[in-house]
Amino acid sequence: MSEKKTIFSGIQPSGALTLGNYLGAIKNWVELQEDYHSIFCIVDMHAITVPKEPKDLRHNTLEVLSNYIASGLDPDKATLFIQSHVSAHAELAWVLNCFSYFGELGRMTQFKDKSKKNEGNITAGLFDYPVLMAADILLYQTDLVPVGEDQRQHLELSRDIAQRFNNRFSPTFVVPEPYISKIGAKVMSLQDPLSKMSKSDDNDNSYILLNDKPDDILRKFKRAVTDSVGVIGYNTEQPGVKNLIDICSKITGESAEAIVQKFENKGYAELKQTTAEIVIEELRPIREESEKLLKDKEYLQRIYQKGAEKAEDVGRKTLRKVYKKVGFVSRY
Ligand code: ATP
Ligand code: LTN
Repeated sequence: MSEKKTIFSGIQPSGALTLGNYLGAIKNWVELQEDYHSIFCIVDMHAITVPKEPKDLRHNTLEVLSNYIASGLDPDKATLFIQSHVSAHAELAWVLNCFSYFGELGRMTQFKDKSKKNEGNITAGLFDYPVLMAADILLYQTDLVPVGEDQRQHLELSRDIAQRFNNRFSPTFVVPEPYISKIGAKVMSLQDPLSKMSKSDDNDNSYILLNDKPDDILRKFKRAVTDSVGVIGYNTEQPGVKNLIDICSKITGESAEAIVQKFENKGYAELKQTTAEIVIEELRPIREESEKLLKDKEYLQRIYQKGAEKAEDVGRKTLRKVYKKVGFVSRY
């Protein structure tokens, strides 16, 4: 085993990825893969916690893998795989279910939000979602989990479950830490800058997709909701403007203050135009490369098969330990 620490993260193939997924998660992963033992998953089992068309799920899964690679995740450096290919995720989730409480799962804000959207159709899977997520993470003895701000609560729960299990038996799991970067951790909706940009939003003007064409990106930024202050400032009273500045800052690496200074005496239209141009140039190569990769199903298959094999080796070890600790009789 290498000395490097392990990072693990995943994205649901619940639709085409957004600029939020990219800036909040993937862009950080690309940097981290240089220094960490990196495992990145496409969490298709999480995606069926709300209704999904099978053919869309299949397509989105391969599209997310293409997006990962096109964004700069290197299959030779990082393990890239599909969650349902490694059965240890579901198996560990079952055991962890028996160490998770009804009350704590009911307090998860993502569960509360998504149950509102799926009223009358709230599955046990949706309720149990965070336990499967804990299993994903704990299976690989993960040190660090790079995610967006919205996942902080789920990470806390994963830590609680790990500690509870370790205390009940003996140290079994590494207790993972969240890695949430300061900028880009919560890219906001372009239509409602008080809520996060989400691929499951009904209004497609609210998000930028990684596969949006330059014209669409420009149009969506031009329509972005700002405010009536009229001066470009970086503060919570101007969430729409702040969001545009954050997007620019995360991509160019310039500080928010430097960007505000650049736009002194300029209007919102110019800020929107510049943001759109920066995003267009950042996403162009990713979109083009993704399109190419998505056509090469054999290449993608080689990547996810190799990824699953590597993941399985590590995952099985943890699962064996867990089964032994809880008292299951070994088959061999
Ligand atoms: P959905 O809208 O279908 O619930 P999602 O867009 O939130 O999904 P996930 O698959 O749940 O996407 O999230 C994948 C990763 O992207 C997570 O690390 C999450 O924190 C991050 N992420 C998602 N949306 C944003 C956002 N608007 N800003 C920053 N990070 C985000
Ligand atoms: N719940 C996460 C997706 C996810 C995840 C994970 C992220 C599932 N398993 C393990 C990090 C580590 C979300 O972003 N909605």
